[in-house]
Amino acid sequence: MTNELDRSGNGTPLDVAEGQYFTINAPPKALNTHLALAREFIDRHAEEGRRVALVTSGGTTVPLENQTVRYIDNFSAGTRGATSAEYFLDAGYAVIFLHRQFSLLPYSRHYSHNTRSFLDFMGEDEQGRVVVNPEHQEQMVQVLRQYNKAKKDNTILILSFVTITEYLWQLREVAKLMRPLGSNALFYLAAAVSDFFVPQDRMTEHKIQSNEEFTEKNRSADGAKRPAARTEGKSLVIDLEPVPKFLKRLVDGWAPNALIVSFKLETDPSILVEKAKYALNKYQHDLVIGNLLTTRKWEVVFVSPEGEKWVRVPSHRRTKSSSGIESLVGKAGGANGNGRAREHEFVGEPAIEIESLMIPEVAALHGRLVAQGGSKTQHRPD
Ligand code: 9Z3
Repeated sequence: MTNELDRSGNGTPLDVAEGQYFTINAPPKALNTHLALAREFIDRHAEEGRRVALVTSGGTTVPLENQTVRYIDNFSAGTRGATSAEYFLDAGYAVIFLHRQFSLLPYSRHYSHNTRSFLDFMGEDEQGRVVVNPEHQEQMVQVLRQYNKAKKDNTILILSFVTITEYLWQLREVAKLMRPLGSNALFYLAAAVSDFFVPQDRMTEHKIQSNEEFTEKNRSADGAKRPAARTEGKSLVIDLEPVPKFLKRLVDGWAPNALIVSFKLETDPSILVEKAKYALNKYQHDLVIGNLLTTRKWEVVFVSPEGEKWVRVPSHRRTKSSSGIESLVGKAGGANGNGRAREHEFVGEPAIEIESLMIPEVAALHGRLVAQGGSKTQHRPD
C-alpha cells in the first residue's frame, strides 16, 4: 500500500524515487570491491550466529562539481560512530563500520584528531627505542588489546564514503547483503547525512568559474539542464534538490527484519523530542536517538514506540579536568528540577563516554527483538 509516508520529498513514490536516484547517480568506483568484502564478512558471521551491526559515522559531502574542488559538508567528527563501534564490539557484535574517509576510527580515535599529537604519547628509552610514556601505558595497553582482539577475531570491517551518493549506494547494497541475517542485523545510523544534494546530471564537470569571461564554461553533464551550482553575475547560486527519504526504504525494502536505530540531530532544544517522534513515525524505525549539537556527549533521548527516555552521563561524572581527574562541578550543580543539566556542565569532555550507557541499552532492545523471533514487520503499519 502506498501512502504519504512512502513518498520522497518530491511527492514521487519512494520505490520509483529509488530507481531514479540510483540511475542518475552512478555507484562509487570501489563499490564492488567493498561489497565483496562485506559479503565475505557477513557470511562468516552469519555462519557463526553472531549479530552484525552496520554502524555509519561521519558527515556526507555534497560535491558541487564532478571534478570536485568545492563541496558542502555535514558536521560530524565521527566520535559517536567510532566510540559506539567499540562498545558494540565489546558487546559481542561484528561491526561493519561505514565511515567518512579520514573521520575518527574505533581504537585509533584515542590518539588521532586530538589537540595533542600521537607523538606526545611517545618517548625514547636509554637504548634509543621508541616507547609509550609511563602515564599513558595503562590506557594504551587496554586499547591495544581490544584493537588486536577485533583484528584477530575479524570482527570489524572498515568501509568508507565521502559523498552522499557513495554513502547511499553502500547503505543500500550492504543492507541487502545483510538481509539473510534477519533480526540478527542491526543498523545504527549515526552518520550526519545531507538532506539536499546536486544530482549528477545537474553537476558541472569542471571547477565553477567565477570570472565572468569564463562563466559560459559552467555547463552541466546534461547540457539541457541548468547546473545546480552556477554563477549569476558575480554571485554563486546553488539550488539543491531534496535527497529522497530512503530511511523508510530500510524498513520496507532493504532490511525489513533488522533492528533499525537512527539519530536525530537538532540545535534547538524545544523541538528535539518532537522531531525525534516525527522521525520515528515517518520512517518506522525501532528507535530514534535524539541529540543536541552542544550537549550530545552528555545526554541523548531514546524515542521508541514505548515512549521516550533520557540517557545521561551521571551528574557527578559530567566533566573531566584537563588532568583527566573528574571535577565535582556536576555534583555541586546537579540537574535542575526537570532533570536537565545546567549549561556549565557541558564544557570540556564528560568523565565517561555516553556510548558506554547507550550501547548496552540498544543491545538489550535488540536482544528482545531477537527473542521475539524478529517478526516485527507484521506489526508495523504500512
Ligand atoms: C547524529 O546525530 C550524531 O550523533 C552526530 C555525532 C552527528 C551529532 P560526532 O560524530 O557527532 O560525535 O561529532 N547523527 C545523525 C545526524 C543526521 O543526519 N540525522 C538525520 C536528521 O537529523 C537523520 S539520519 O535529519
